Amino acid sequence: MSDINWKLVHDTAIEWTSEAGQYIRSKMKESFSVSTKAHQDDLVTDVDKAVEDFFKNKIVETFPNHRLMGEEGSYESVKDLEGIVWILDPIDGTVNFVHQESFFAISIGIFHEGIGMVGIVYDVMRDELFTSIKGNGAYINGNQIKPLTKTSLNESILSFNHGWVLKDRRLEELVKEARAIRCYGSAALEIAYVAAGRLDAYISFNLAPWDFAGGSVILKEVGGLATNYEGKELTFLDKDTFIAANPSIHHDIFERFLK
Ligand code: 2AM
Ligand code: CA
Repeated sequence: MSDINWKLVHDTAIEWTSEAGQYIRSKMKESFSVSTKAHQDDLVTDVDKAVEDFFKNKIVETFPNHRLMGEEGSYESVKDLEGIVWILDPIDGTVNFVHQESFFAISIGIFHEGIGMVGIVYDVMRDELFTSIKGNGAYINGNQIKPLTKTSLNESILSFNHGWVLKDRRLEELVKEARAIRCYGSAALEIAYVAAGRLDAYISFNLAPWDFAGGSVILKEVGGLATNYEGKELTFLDKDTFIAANPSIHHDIFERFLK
């Protein structure tokens, strides 16, 4: 396809992620400023912004022809996925970061002409790193994840924000049918957990590309599916509804949303 050295891009992204993780852990010992964006549950801190700036500067220095679409502002200049685009969430799960000091992630999906080539989701406090390069499988801390095996809805653990049942009653049916429901508050980690087989599906009615890019690239490597509620492919350019699932239950889930 091209002579781009994806292993080098992947290894470099991991090196920077690890450095950014160290920075975030150090900031947790100090105070940082928190502000709300559009909603009371949509928080941003100066740490989110500093991590995005860190990646922006590194990318400009090292890969000047790559572009960055990051949650904290740099998305504004990216309107297409031509060439190489890094889709970054500097902290996914900011509410967890602020309130719980755990269960948040740095999430990166690196795309080439719209195709996900590298996926990285890093659980900063557990030091658990989910990674992939297209066609080479997915890994947790360097150990290959097994391809997903067949399951059924009544044996599945699904993940979504419990409050959404009040907004969308179609989720009720899934609650009744599934073995269990969990809610962790970081889309990137929840999608990585679907890839790892810890969850069988993750569902959200409103996510941005930086929430799902890294996880979706990783999930594909183990045979998982990520689409919107209509079962259609994600554009990675706009906010959308979202289902990441084991392939054997993906159809059962999006069928519920067609009703
Ligand atoms: P964030 O922490 O980076 O904002 C929580 O249920 C998940 O949804 C998190 O991954 C969170 O990402 C994301 N999220 C929270 N508010 C959102 C919003 N207004 N639009 C899109 N995604 C959001
Ligand atoms: Ca974020």
